[in-house]
Amino acid sequence: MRLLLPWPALLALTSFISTGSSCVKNEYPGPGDSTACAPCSKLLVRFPLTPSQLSTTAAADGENILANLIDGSTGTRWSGQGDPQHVTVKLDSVRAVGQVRIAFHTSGSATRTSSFEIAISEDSTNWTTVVATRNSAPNITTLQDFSFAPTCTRFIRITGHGNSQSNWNSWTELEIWGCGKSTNPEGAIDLTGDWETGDASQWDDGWSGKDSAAQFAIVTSPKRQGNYAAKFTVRPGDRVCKNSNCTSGERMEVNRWNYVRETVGDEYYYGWSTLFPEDWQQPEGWAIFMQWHAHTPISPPIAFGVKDNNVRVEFSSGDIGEWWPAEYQQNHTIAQLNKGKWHDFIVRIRFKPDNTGLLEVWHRLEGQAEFTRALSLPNVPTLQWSNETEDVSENYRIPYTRTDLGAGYTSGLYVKHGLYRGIDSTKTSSLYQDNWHRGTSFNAIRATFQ
Ligand SMILES: [Ca+2]
Ligand SMILES: [Ca+2]
Repeated sequence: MRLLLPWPALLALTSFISTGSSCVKNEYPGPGDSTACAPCSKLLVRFPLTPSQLSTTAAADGENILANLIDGSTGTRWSGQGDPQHVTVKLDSVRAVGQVRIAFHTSGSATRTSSFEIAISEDSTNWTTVVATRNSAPNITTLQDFSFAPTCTRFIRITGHGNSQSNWNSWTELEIWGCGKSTNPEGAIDLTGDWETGDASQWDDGWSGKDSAAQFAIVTSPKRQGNYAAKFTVRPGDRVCKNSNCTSGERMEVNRWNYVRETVGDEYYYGWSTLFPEDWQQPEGWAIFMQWHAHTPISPPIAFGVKDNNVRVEFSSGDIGEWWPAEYQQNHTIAQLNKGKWHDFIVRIRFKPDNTGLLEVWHRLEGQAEFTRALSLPNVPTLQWSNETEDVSENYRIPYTRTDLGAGYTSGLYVKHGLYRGIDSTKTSSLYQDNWHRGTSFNAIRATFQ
C-alpha cells in the first residue's frame, strides 16, 4: 500500500518547471551519453577537434592548410583568400557552445586586424549569427576570445572578411568552447551560485516561491563570500500552486535545470554557506535548505535539513517501490544549529541507487579555521529507483537493473536551494545562503571559501 508523504516534493506532479531552452536534445543524459546537450552558466571544456571536422570554401593555399588551425601552434596557419570565405566546424554531436577562440596571423604587422563573423547552425543550412562582423584586436598573436550565450548546436561557421591590409584570411589557431564535464584531474568548478551577479540569474530556472519579491532578496550583509548573499523567507501560507496542484510545503527556493545533471555513477563535490540568523524561527515540522531532487513525486533522495537544534542530512533513497519509507530512510546530524554563525559545508556525493553510493560532509562554523569531516557514509544509496514504472517520471527514466531486486528505472537529479518547510508553522522563517558551487574535487571546492 502506498502512503503519500507529509513531506516535500509533489514537484513532479505539479511540474512548475519549464524545460527552458528548446534546444536541449536530451534533458536527461544517461551515463556515457556523449550526445547530451545542456547549456551552462560557465564554460568548462574545449571540444576536441580533428582535421576532418573542418571545411572551408576557400581555395587551398599551399602548406597553410586547415589542420594548422588545430595543431596547437601559433607558428602555423590556415590562409584563404577572398571576402567572404568560410571555415566551418562540425562538432561530433550537438554541444552547448558558448565561445570561439581565434588567434590571427599578422604577417609581421602588429597592428594588422582581421575582419570576421561567427554563426551557428544545427543543420548547416539555417544559420544564426552569434558574433556580428567585427575586427580582431591588434598587437595580439595569441588566442582571442569571442563569447556568446551557450547554445546547443552542431556547426560553427567563421566567416572571414579579409584583413586591414588585404583580402586574405589567415588564422593560426581555432578553439571551440562550451558546456560539459571537466576532465581536469586537478578539479574544477563547473557550477556557481554565489550571488555575485547581484541577482538570481546563476540559477537558470529562477524561483519556486509564491511571491519572489517578498520572499527573496540579494543582500550585502550578512554575507559569507564576495559582495552578495541571498535571503530566503517563508511565511505561513507560502505554498506554490498551479492549477489545482499545490506543493506539499511552503517554500522559497532557487532551481537549476539546464545543466549537466547528476546521474548514475557521477561523483561531485559541492560547497555552500548557510546562516540561521539570531532571530531564526524554527518551523514546527520539517525544513530543508538544500536538496538534490529526483523526477519522482516524493521526498528528495538527499536533502540538508534543520530540525530542533540540529542541522542534518536527510535521506529518502534506494528502492522507492513502496514510496514510504524509502529503502534508506535516515537522518544524520552534522552540527548544532548555532544561530547567528555561518555554516560552511563541503559535500561529496557518488550517485548510485544501490549501496555503492557515497556521501561525505565536511563542516566548518564561522570562526573556525578549517573544515572537519562531520559525516562519512561509504555504502549508501544516493539516488532513488523503482521497478514500478509509474514511480519515475516518463521523460526522466534511466533504465537500471539491481541484481537483488530486478530491473526498473532510476532518476537523476536537479538541485534546489533556499528554504522549504512544512505547512504547520505559524511563524515566518528567514535564512541566508551564499557561495554555492559544484566541482570535481575537494580542493576545487575548498578554494571557493575565504
Ligand atoms: Ca596553428
Ligand atoms: Ca557571495
